[in-house]
Amino acid sequence: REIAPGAVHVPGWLTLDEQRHLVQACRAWARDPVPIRHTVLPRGGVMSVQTVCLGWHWQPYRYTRLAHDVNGRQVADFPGWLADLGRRALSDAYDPAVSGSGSTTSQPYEPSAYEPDTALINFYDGQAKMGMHQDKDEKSDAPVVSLSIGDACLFRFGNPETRGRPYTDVRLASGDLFVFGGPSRFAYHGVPKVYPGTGDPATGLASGRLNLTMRVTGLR
Ligand code: MD3
Ligand code: FE
Repeated sequence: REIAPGAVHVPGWLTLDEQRHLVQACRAWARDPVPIRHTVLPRGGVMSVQTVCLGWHWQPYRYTRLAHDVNGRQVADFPGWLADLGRRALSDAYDPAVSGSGSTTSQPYEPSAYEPDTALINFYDGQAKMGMHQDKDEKSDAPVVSLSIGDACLFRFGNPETRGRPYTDVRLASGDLFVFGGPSRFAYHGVPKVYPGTGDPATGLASGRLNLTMRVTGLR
């Protein structure tokens, strides 16, 4: 379903096996080489979401190779299999036969040209939220690929102009794919609420919500 031009939601895109594999991989990345942490914002605020990165380390509001604000180590490499999954995600999301999106409004992006070089892995416990924000630290307008596993959440998709209305509320559940490209790439968005107890423990995640986003930093 196309929520806005270039913003395509594909419910239940990941198989249970793929979700299990991602949960296992995220569990390992959450420990080594850089442990998952609550990001501290420049003005002292602490995010309720916990984040660990691949390829490049994100700290507000820049990307670095070393996790200076955690343990100073280089983050884990962005694996080739994850980039492959990102290209498959783009090709399915922009394929009207799969996503039901009208190619008239969606902004197609050549999937084979997609080379994501960073992933942000966010973990939400039952109380965690993410306020409305834009992702502007990447020096590229390539799409963002988002995968959700575990508890469902309320995802609020806004507009590129203002933090406020108009916005569209979407429930994101385990296995859902969301692609944000074209005019939606710099839209405000946030997660006002997680729905505890809605995940399937068969994914390997007993509680909480996992979100993995792939991006192109435009850095080298
Ligand atoms: C729209 N994560 O990591 S995923 C983030 O569920 C972030 O953890 C949320 O917002 C989460 O920055 C939302 C959906 C998402 C991610 C990146 C976007 C939507 C986006 C970038 C541009 C536009
Ligand atoms: Fe974001």
